[in-house]
Amino acid sequence: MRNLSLIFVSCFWAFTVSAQYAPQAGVSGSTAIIATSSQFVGWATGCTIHRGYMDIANPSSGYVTAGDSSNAIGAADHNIVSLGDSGVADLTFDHPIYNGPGADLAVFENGFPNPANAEEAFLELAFVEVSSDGVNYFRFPANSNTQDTTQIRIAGDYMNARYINNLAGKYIANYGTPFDLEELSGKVGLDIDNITHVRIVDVVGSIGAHASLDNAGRKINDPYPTAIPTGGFDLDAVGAIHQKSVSVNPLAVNIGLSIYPNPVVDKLVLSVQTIQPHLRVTLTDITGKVLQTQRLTSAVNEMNVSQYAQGIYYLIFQDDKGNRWAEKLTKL
Ligand SMILES: [Ca+2]
Ligand SMILES: [Ca+2]
Ligand SMILES: [Ca+2]
Repeated sequence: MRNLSLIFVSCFWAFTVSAQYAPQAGVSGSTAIIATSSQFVGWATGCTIHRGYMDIANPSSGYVTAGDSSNAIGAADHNIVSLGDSGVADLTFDHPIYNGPGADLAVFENGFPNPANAEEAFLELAFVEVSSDGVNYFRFPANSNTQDTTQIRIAGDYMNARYINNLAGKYIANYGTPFDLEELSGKVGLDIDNITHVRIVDVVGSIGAHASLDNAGRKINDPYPTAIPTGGFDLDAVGAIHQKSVSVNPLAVNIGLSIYPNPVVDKLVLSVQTIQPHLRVTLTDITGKVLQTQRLTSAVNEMNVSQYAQGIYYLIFQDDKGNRWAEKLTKL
């Protein structure tokens, strides 16, 4: 009996110390978002690059050169700009990104899978930071539980995405790594409902000098050195999932939507100037859990929300072309 207990305890301990995160794109349970997903309502429209060295330990190697800032603008398309060791990309958007249900933005890199193991891929990682004033940046809390005793090399070394969290480049090319602004709620100096800037900072990846550290102070092990013109993080695109401004969303413009009262106590009115045949609205809680869905079949539609607890909810409107629009709802 004692032996059994010991086995149980040590299994539990082994599980908890090696925290597992979502697996690689294509593996069940992955949070990767394909580039063509209708979740993306916009893409970065401006980019400034501050290149890093091909090898930070050897500045005479010079800076990386592959691509230019225009390659990081617009939808993910496999055209990239390389950041080099600790290089930085500052991206801007036509309209601010806000904290809606679940992920709010996603970053695309050009990693590639291990042909022999779907769980593994060649990955280059970067920190992601956001700002609502272009001055003060706040980093998503990154985690790397990849071993940090044997340096990952550029040739033939693959990584398992289950050990990586909140680092851009976790997923292979054509799949965005999602980031949820909710994780940065409550930071003084940051308005998570008005994000104007996204900053990508290359993870050096060395487990020696120049190591980049995760949120727990662990060395992040990724391919190093990468002393080639395409060294470091290769930025393809940054997609917006929840983005402000009624004027740029074709759905909200086309249907002439209004929602009242908000805050609401029991009965919500959803009025639509132009009725579309497949227009529907989904009510979710703050975690993105779907509570109810209904079609908007007339100019004035009602939704009963009296049964829900006080708090913040989201109304997500979607048409048959994949256009989406989210509105925050406060229940009293
Ligand atoms: Ca969110
Ligand atoms: Ca690196
Ligand atoms: Ca691109």
